Amino acid sequence: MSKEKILTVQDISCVGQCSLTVALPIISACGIETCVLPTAVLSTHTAFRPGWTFRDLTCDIEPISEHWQSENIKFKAIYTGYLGSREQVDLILKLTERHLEKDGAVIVDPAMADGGVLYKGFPQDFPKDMARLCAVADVILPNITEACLMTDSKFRTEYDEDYIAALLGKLAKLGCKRVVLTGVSFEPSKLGVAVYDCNTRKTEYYFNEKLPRMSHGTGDVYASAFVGAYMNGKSVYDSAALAADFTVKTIEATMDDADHWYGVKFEKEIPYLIGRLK
Ligand code: PXL
Repeated sequence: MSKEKILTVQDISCVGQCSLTVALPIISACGIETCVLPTAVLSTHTAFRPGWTFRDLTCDIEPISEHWQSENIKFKAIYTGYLGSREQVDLILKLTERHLEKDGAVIVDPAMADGGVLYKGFPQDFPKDMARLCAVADVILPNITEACLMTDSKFRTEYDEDYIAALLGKLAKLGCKRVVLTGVSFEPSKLGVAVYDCNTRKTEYYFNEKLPRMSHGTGDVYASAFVGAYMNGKSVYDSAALAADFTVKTIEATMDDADHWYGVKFEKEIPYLIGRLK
C-alpha cells in the first residue's frame, strides 16, 4: 500500500474518544490523507449512561457518493468501523465499487460488540449484515465477541489454540483475505492478536504483557494505528504488531486517571507512533 488518500466510514461520537475522533488524528499523524464519511452523530458513545443522542446519517451516504462520482473521487483504501444502520452495509458495498482504486484495500473493523454482547442499539441479527461487509474485505479486525457473533460460534473467555484456529477458519469462510483477531489471551499475563492469512491458512501471533485495566475505545485506536501502518507499506503482521504496541502505550498513558474511563489518552503517544513508522 502506498501513501494516498483513504476514506474512513464510521460514526462521530462527539465525546468519548472513539471512532472518527480517534481515526482521523491517528491516521493523519501517520502521514495519510484521511477523508471521512460519518455514519451517525452521537452526543457520546453508547457506553455512557442512557440519554445519548443518535442521528442516523444513512440518507446522506448516497448523495455524498453521487457527488464524489461526479468529481471522480477514488480512494486507496476504505476503512469501515461503527455503522449507523444495517442499510449502510449495502451502501458501503456500493461505495467500494464506485470509489475504491483498482488495487485499493477494504479494511473492516466490525465494531459492534465486546465482552460477549452486542453494543446497545444494534438489532440482534446485525452481525449477519456486518458479515456481508467482511466478505469483501482485504483485512478484517474483529475482537473475539464480534468473531463469534458473525460465525455463530460460542463465546468463551477461556479457550485454547484450537478454539482460536476454529474461529479463524470460520471467519475465512466469510470471504475476507486476512484476519487480525484481537484480544487473544492464552495465559493470564499476556494479551495479543492472531494474524491469519485465509489463503495459506497460516496463523502468526503477537503478544504484549496484559495490563490490569480494560479501556473503552481501544479497538478503534488499534484499527486506526493498523490502517496508518498498513498504508505506510508495512505488512499485515508488522502493522498488527505495531498497532498492538501503540495501543498498550495509550492504555498506560491513561492508567493513572480513574475518571478517564471512557477512552484512552492516545494523543500523548502520537510521537511514539510516528517514531515507529520512520
Ligand atoms: O469504540 C466503538 C464504538 C464506536 N462508536 C460508538 C460506540 C462504540 C462502542 O461503544 O458506542 C457510537
